[in-house]
Amino acid sequence: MPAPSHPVPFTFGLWTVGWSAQDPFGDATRDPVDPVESVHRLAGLGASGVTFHDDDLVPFGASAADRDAVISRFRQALDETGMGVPMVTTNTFTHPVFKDGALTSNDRQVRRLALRKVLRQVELGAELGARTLVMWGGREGTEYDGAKDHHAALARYVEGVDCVAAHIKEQGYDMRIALEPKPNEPRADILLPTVGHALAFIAMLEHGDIVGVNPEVGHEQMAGLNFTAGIAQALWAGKLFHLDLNGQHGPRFDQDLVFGHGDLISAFFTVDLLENGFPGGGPRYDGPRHFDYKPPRTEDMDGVWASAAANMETYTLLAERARAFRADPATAQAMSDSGIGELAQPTLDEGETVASLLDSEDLGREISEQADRLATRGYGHVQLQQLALRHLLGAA
Ligand SMILES: [Mn+2]
Repeated sequence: MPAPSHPVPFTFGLWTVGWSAQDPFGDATRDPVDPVESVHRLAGLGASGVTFHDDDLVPFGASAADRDAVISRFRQALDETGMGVPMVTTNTFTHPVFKDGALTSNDRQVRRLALRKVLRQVELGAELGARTLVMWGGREGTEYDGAKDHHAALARYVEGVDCVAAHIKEQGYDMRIALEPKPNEPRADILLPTVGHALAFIAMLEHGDIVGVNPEVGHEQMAGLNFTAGIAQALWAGKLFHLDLNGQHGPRFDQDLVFGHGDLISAFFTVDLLENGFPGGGPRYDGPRHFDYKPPRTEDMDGVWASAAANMETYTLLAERARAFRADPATAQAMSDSGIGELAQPTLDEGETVASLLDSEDLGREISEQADRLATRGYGHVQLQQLALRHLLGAA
């Protein structure tokens, strides 16, 4: 396999390889995995870090002494392998107490408990050097429109996120928050269902300067949306703080397949954007390439580690193909034919006024004549896409 031109920081959630594969219709097919083993295995496969929910590492309800022992043993594995913890997150969805939500539960006592659980994980994350706190509000939502006051729920969500962000600032932690959108599952409808909703929510925060998004491939695709376009807008807004790579086949249950095992050409353009940036320049993503997938229920433990390796192999192959695509003179020509470079040019001339734009003896006739002339142009987008496909298939 061709080596990437720079080392790609691959990271995995402990809950990914550690998933014992119970689903709503069936029991677990694998035994739980010791997080320490995951750290060693993933390091051996070439990953540079792990991420975790509080309860992935320290079982819910563990005593203070047990918690200290678990964390100390985990730290030792990190030291032995050189693995980092660039991101942590909080489980505010598994325990039955969160059945009507965490930060937006109708029950105020539940909201206060959830906030304490999140703040406690911020402390552990800061201790371990995590620079991102992901907040996935999996239970923030409802099954019935009449069962939630959305105005109040969003106000409580803002209050909760602002409280955590203010605490991070007060403590001086080098940490930012990344909100993870998802349209549904486990709730029928989840608040902040897409990247766009989350970006609009962030604009309402007092401490939105340290709050961005953590888009997941499958979550956007479950909503029928284009993941690459979603992270492009987050990048443009300066809000792509983290991301979750995996695979999904369109709108259906959350599949969490290996990256590239869903919509492959979409994955190609995701990697193209992450590795090569926008064609005309602009903000770049320099955070971890984080995999949030589930090894299918059919796999034994050998299959689990093979699936972890498959995520990184797929990404690396796509990065190589995307680099070749951008370096191909035929691509430069096809992009030029498509007018992609021209899009970077401002629409009005420097200093041009609306009055001069409208200056005409017969504006209606000019617009219609110009429209007829410009409408005949071909953009050649198919040619450009076919070139991308050839590179993706190794046929260019
Ligand atoms: Mn998912």
